[in-house]
Amino acid sequence: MKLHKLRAEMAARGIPALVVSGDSNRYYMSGFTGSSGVLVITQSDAVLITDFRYTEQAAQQAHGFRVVMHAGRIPESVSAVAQELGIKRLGLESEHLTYAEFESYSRALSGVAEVVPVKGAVEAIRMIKDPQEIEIIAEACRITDMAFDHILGYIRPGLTEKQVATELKVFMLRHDMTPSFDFIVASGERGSMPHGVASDKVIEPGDLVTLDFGGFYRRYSSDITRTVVMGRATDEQRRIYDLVLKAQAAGVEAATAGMRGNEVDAVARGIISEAGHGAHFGHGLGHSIGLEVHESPRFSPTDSTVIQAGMVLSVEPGVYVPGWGGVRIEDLVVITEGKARVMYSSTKELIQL
Ligand SMILES: [Mn+2]
Repeated sequence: MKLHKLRAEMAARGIPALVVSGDSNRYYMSGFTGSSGVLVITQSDAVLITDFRYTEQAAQQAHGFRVVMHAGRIPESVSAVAQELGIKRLGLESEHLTYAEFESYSRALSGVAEVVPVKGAVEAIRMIKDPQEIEIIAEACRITDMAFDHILGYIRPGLTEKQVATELKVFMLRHDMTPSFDFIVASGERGSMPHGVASDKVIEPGDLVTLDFGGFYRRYSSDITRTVVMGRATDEQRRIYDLVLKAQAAGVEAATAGMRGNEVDAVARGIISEAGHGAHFGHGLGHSIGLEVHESPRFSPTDSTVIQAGMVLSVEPGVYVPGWGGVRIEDLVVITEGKARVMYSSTKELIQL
């Protein structure tokens, strides 16, 4: 099915053959979990070129692919396959090759096939998750909910942000997940940094604490943000929290098939701007997620991609006030023909610890 879709995408772009070299793309198209190798895909053939360490594993995992072992230089094996299959025009994934690799391909294919850059062909298919992928992400989110529940019983004034991040990581590792990015634990004034990675700062009574974390489960990532307060919220803390929550709920409500990414962004952004905090929300509303934490399309002022059923995106508005702190609330949602389905069950009411 994935091969079928990629072949249609290649035909539409006039690319008779494609070398798939991006790690996530290689896994997505073939099921091969090794860390090295490329796919050569044409309308009639599918070849996986990898090295001695992986040939047996590749044959077991990559159904529908012929496995070719290379003896050190992938571009030369690609050239041999191109000659064997009579490929005269070959796409390379320009976003997943170094310049040096490109030079090697150019040399190896000189006189054999014309090399053309290809952007986002496999990624275009990865945008729509199939039911099995959505099931895996849902399980990742379920474990992530458990991690949030666990951390609520752990976090307290006197701990450093790093201690909280470590506790979250250990919980995930114990539950078959691996952290998929540097966790953000941003307390007090540090909350005004949208990407305030956990530091040695000690969490203090009265701090708002933004927790943004996620992990890979069966290669697919979760991503969640909640902001809690250490003690009773001040009026100002509650006012900003409620504003972000209102924008987040409106974003989820707007995230339906047929809307454009920038239109969904505008709905949530409008609410924050009307309250006078437009300048304090300087990032996009959300991003797609899957094999990578940040995928396309996005809910962003600059992305006009039409949102389709089967996409999985984050909805994560925030308000960041320098010298004061910040609030962000993030869910993942599955786009459907009707209302988007939120993938977490963790509460979004303000938690006062
Ligand atoms: Mn996110």
